[in-house]
Amino acid sequence: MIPKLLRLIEKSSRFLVAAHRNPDGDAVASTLALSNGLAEMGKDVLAYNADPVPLTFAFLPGAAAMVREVSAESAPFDVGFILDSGELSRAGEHLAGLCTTLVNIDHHRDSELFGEVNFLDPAASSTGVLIHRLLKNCPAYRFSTQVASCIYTAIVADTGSFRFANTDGESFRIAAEMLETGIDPAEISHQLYENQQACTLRLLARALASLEVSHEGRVATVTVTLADMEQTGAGPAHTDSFINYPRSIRGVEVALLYRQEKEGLFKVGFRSRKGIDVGRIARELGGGGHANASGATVAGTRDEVEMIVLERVRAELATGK
Ligand SMILES: [Mn+2]
Repeated sequence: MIPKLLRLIEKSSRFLVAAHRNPDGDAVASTLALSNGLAEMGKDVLAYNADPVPLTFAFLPGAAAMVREVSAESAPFDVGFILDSGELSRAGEHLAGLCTTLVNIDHHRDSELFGEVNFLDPAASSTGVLIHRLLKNCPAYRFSTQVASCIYTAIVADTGSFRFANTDGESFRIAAEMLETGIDPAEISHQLYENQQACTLRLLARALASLEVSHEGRVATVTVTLADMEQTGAGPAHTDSFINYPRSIRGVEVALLYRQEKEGLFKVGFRSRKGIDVGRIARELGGGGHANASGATVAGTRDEVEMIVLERVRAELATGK
């Protein structure tokens, strides 16, 4: 797969790099790692996301230049790289029409083969790792501190600072290699974890007040409603790390975050310990993700959604015993 991509990069000059909407750290940082890397190779590159870059990741090199719209005049791009997206619609169906060749680079297990080239590895801790593998193999490319800080951030974000089950030797090896370019890990940690808006903590306080622990302490749930967001001035993007709190409780095997999207619709986030596959639950509900981290959107009131979700969680707890 990599030689094919190297040939494609070599013979092409105009690139679009995109990732899934509502981008997380891996999505933003992988987009910027690849777009900065291609630009350093003298290529013409546009970095795109349908949604704004969350404030937390605004420090990444190139973040300010990311666009939310691609004008028809700027098309066609020789190659469109779609990163971390599982399916094309998560980044934007319209991107296919703007690019001569589409490439899917992803580590989601259920990632669809929507690219003409699909560089997929569900064993990779993050899409950032795959971008590293690609750039590392580009002849004459040497990692700049700009690209290194993006790759390091992507790995830190998706492994929860090297704490989650996907943390592996390759992640540590790449992190070490990136540090050797001169990046500042303490500064990156500061940007990622000590740079929150007060409204995020106010919303977190409400989410924590909603905490419910059930199933003999094996399941913990927090809920964020539209009213919570309205009253604190925080938005959906501020809730990304909230699920880590129920997840952190002793004995909890499945953590759930119910986030109200609108009346009668909830986004459900799942986290689990090894051996309990919440990726399967999310897929059954029309969502996706990994065995230990997944999400789905479910219609119904909060209680109806909970019934639908807990029925499947119970089944999974029974088999995961
Ligand atoms: Mn990812």
